[in-house]
Amino acid sequence: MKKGEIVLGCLAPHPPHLVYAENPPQNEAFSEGGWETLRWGYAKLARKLKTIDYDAIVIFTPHWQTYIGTHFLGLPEFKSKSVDPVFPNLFRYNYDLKVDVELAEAMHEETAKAGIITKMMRNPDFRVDYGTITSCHLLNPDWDKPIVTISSNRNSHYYSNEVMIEQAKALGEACMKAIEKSGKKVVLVSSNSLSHRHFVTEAPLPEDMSREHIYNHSQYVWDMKIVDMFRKGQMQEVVDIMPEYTEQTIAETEAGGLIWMMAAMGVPSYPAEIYGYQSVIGTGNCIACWDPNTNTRELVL
Ligand code: 2X7
Ligand code: FE2
Repeated sequence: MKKGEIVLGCLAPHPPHLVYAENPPQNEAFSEGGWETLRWGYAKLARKLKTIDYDAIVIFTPHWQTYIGTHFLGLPEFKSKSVDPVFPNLFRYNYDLKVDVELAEAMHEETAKAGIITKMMRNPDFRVDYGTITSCHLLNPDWDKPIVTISSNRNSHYYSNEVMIEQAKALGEACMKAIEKSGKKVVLVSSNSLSHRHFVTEAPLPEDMSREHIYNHSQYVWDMKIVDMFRKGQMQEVVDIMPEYTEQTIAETEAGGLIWMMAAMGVPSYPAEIYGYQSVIGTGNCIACWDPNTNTRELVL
């Protein structure tokens, strides 16, 4: 069997506002739009994904938080309504998604071999989190590929950002081994915002773009520094400054997804494709991807 491979790694933020703004039939809420810079960036990346041959999307989400080990979705189908606990006014999404259980089990096995506590989620009534649904919807609105969702085991809460990073690296390397053995072509997704200070009161009309702006200048400067490093392919440097960056901007990188993806991809030293940056309720959100294929990698923005 041919060795499996990661064909693309995507940084895909998941503010539920973006799904709300799109008005897809699955979501019950209605909007007048908003956050176009991010939504148009997502649309462009979704078009690129359509041109790539792949078998499954593997997504790491901060909004499935587990406190004993890393969990993987482990049933072929999950169908229910996902409601954002903070924004039920924006996000009540009816989903029906397919899971690549074979790949999830292979990752679970390699993760256990690496000494990480891990478990398969086999509860048919388990509600899939809005991070998974938002990022997957925006990257692949047709939902025509199976997914694997990985939980975020919050070592940062018990220990520190440094321990979280070490665990996320080990998890990424274990997932890569499983992908290689599977023979499959896989798209990795780190579902997270960058800086994460946010407003504490909502505008009367959430999509009123006259109210949207970055939260403060220093977190904006940090985000631009990180995005600049993405552009230059300095991902080892990004890994190195991650504890400081995460602490200074209370970034959602705290969940471990970006480090997990970078470790799985062998910490790329080539430039990322940048698809957009915009604030959502003051948080910093960058859509980016790392394309290992030099023939298809492009300068987007
Ligand atoms: O989960 C989120 C997020 N990461 C960023 C912005 C707004 C809401 O939800
Ligand atoms: Fe989030």
